[in-house]
Amino acid sequence: MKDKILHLLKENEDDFISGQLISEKLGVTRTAVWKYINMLKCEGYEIESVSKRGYRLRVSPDILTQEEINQKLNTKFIGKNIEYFESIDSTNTKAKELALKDACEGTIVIAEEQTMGRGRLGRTWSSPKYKGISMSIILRPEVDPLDVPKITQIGAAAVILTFKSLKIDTYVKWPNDIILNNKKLCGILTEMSGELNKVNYVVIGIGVNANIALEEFPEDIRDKATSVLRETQKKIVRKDLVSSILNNFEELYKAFESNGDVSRVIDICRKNSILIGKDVRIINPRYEKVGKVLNLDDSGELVVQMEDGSIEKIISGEVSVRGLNDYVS
Ligand code: BTX
Repeated sequence: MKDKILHLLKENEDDFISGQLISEKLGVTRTAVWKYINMLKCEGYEIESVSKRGYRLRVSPDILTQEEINQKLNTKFIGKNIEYFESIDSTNTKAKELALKDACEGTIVIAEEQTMGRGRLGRTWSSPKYKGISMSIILRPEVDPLDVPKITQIGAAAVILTFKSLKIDTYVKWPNDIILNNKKLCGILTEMSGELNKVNYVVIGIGVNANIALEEFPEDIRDKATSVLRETQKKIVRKDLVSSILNNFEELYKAFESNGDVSRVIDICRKNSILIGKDVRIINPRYEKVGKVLNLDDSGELVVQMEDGSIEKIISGEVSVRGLNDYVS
């Protein structure tokens, strides 16, 4: 009911709508309307109430609910169903739970805070409340499981495009980080359930540091993590960031899902790669090697010339870049 009242207020944003009209339209008492209006006020909505005229929505808060994200969402299926949480352990964990219960493709789990946000290989991801974006998209692509890593590149390209539209140049650190001014702005965690030749579901989790101040990051990552706020000294509207990422994501994902086409994705990741031309150290479960990144090939694999001159294509793994003095991750 609260959402329906909010919807009516948004439809009439330029005008007052009377409590009487709301109660008639929605079939609830005026006292109930008043109660829900107060609940909305507690959530941060600024609602003017004037006797004999009714209610008018003045300001909507920057929260990541379906109603708020819908304002600028142009998608057909991504984000049409948003499961919103003020606090959750991990949106990826929740999304996997929902995927097992037949949640439909494009369902999003989004949270204002994660208490156990996850990175790769058991690492943690810090997500302070109301400051960043923590969201996971449930997908059911009919593709070869070997092609699933490309979905990480789709996520990276979607984020890059969003920041480009804000005139902020970000870079992909293959395979799953987005870098701003040499620090980590965003991380992507793609998880899959499938069989040898069938994908059951994929969950792609995207964490973006939007309005996190330096002191709000855990101390041990302050030198390598950054946020839009930290780099631009300006707060960004998180809900607009989410809808833009989802709009971009759907467009790029559709081409991949329908005919396996990732050419635009790879082009974006290649043009905005922070690794191409750099000396790197590659760490994966089988080996650790040093080389120079030559390119990102058309299927999203990293082409590296190793120290011994051999050229290898890397499908996944950890890549540390030789930075100013050392290899930085
Ligand atoms: P990763 O393993 O590449 O990076 C994790 C590492 O990044 C940590 O070990 C830490 O050093 C650093 N780190 C932790 N938090 C942050 C942060 N907020 N900003 C910058 N650096 C940080 C990257 O894994 C993938 C992260 C995905 C996060 C999303 S959020 C929504 C979804 N739900 C979930 O639990 N994870 C994903």
